[in-house]
Amino acid sequence: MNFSSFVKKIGLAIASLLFVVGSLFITAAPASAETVTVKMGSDSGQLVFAPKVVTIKVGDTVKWVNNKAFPHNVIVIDHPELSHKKLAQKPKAELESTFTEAGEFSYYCSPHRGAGMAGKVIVEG
Ligand SMILES: [Cu+2]
Repeated sequence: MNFSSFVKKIGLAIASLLFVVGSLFITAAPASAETVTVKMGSDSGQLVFAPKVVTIKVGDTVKWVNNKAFPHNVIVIDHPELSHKKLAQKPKAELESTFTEAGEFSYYCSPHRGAGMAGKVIVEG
């Protein structure tokens, strides 16, 4: 076997190996991530997150949407990287966080914390 046909064989072997490994990754990938919507302010205008508690899976996203009695924000306790300190001022304004670790994440709205506007995201592994 001369050198160039050897290189071609190795190249083919690597290409097919990469193909096999690549397909393994595709089949091993978890079901596509989902987005769960939480309203900020109930339809009747109460200072609450609705629903108050959501259960999601690792990799899913929570989208908080301005509904009533805004401005609101989302402060996830001990998780500034998941928080949205800046107030959502406009109708239908959206805040989003993707949860990449399992656990329970309590959060509140800072202008309305005193009124009990708080919620929880339960992230299942
Ligand atoms: Cu609020």
